[in-house]
Amino acid sequence: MDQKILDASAKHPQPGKVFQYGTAGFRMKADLLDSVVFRVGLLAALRSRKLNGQTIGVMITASHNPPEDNGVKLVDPMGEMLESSWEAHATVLANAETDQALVEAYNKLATDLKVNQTAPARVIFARDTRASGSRLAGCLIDALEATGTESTDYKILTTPQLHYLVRCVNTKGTAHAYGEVSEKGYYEKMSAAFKKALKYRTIPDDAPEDKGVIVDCANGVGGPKLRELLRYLPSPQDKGVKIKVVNEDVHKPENLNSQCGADFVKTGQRAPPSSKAEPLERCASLDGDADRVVYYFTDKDGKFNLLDGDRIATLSASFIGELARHAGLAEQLKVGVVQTAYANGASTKYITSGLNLPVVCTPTGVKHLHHAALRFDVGVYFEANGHGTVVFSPAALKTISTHEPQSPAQHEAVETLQALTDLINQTVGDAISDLLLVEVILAHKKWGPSEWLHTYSDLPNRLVRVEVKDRNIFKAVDAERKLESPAGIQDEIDKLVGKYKQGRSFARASGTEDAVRVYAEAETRTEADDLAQKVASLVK
Ligand code: 16G
Ligand code: ZN
Repeated sequence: MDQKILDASAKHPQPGKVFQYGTAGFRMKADLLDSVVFRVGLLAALRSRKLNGQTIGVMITASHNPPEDNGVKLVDPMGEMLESSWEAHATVLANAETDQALVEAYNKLATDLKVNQTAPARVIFARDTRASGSRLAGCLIDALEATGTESTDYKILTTPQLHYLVRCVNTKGTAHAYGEVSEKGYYEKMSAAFKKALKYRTIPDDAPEDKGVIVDCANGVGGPKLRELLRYLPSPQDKGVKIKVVNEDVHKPENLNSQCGADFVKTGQRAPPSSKAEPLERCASLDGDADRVVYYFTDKDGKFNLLDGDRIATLSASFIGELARHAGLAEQLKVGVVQTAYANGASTKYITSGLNLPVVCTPTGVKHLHHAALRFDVGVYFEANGHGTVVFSPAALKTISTHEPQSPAQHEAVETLQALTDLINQTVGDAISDLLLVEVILAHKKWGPSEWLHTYSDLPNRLVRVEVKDRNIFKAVDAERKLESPAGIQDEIDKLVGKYKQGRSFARASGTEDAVRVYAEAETRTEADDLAQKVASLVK
């Protein structure tokens, strides 16, 4: 195998750069990534062999980044993100300076990790719509061939679709089979669950016609995939929901994430300039690989209102909590919510005081939230940026699937809960699945976006990006809510925060950019801006 890896690696030389497997894998300008993707392929083979031939996923995407970027990340057998201790191994392989050094690093890892090199290796992979994707998939294939890895190329998929497939392959034929191992299987599972989840919603005779939801797909992979799903969903006449797809042009790669998409909307706090939505019309935006979604609308006075990840979390937690109560399962299904420090303080207060549910705060990054959510029977986790999902524990799934309802009302609630466990992607945040979940809840509650918005009022907040000499000196603790170093800086921040009504602020080093991010919120817009600026000056 050594010679094969040497020969294949010679086609993808290391460009003399230092790479790091970060919170979302490797991500940068696509023309620097050939060697990185090749080496990730080697690691995927090792990981699969280490896990006795369980299938590992490789996704080639740079999510909401500009079109000229790309990235690559690994998916573990149950569809979760790569176990964190292996991130360092990915970094080691990516940084080996020569082909020879690479083979040595590869063999050293195999020995240190006690990988049986004769075990089978299996990998499935996919990519988003970026122009560089097929070339990078070629680099990956070279690594899979050199290591004798069985593989399937699923071509273009959303990130969550690949996570779904990885879990399906590895659970096939078991009691926990997750679904059919195909893209079609994903649509069929999703549409059947959506139909079932809407079965008991009622539409009053005098209700005005629902205009449905307009979905901005960031000109990325979500466009064609959502369109495909629409072929499986019930029509609006048949108790379905009207879904209008916009920004779905994947043929001009330069349009990807440009002036549209979830990141544009969340960061800029405004609708894509191309939006033709009318006041009070529901709008949603996906990101470039369809693992994030945010909602928004303009009210009658033309004011823009964002319904971000915090809102999706509160909406889902309240609905699932109600269903559990109506099903007579409130005791067995304890719902909890996981947030990061970026969650608006008003949402946290609403969850604890309004919904009476526990909240846990974790550091930024999906893997932290996901793991914390697994500790609840039903764990709802969302980052404010719109990435998130709901995970049901094995015991909760069993309770929901075997509960004997004691009344017709209990029966309806249990059936709807069962549908949600299939509708919600259990592996990772999935914009398409989350979109259908929100649509189901709004339909049951007979709410438009403004009823949803009025459950609580967000505190005005500001996020500032601060360029610093060395972001590594900023060490955060307490789920990134406090700085332990530089020494003394936290006391200064606390003093500032104390001067503002409902003030809260924190600073943390970004995991994806060379900068420190400062977040502040307070009772009024001016105070939030002021607090953010003052904390930013402290950090500078
Ligand atoms: C990554 C994370 C995302 C997080 C963001 C924070 C995953 C899959 N993605 O994109 O969840 O919000 O980093 O970026 O974990 P920052 O560290 O630059 O603020
Ligand atoms: Zn994404």
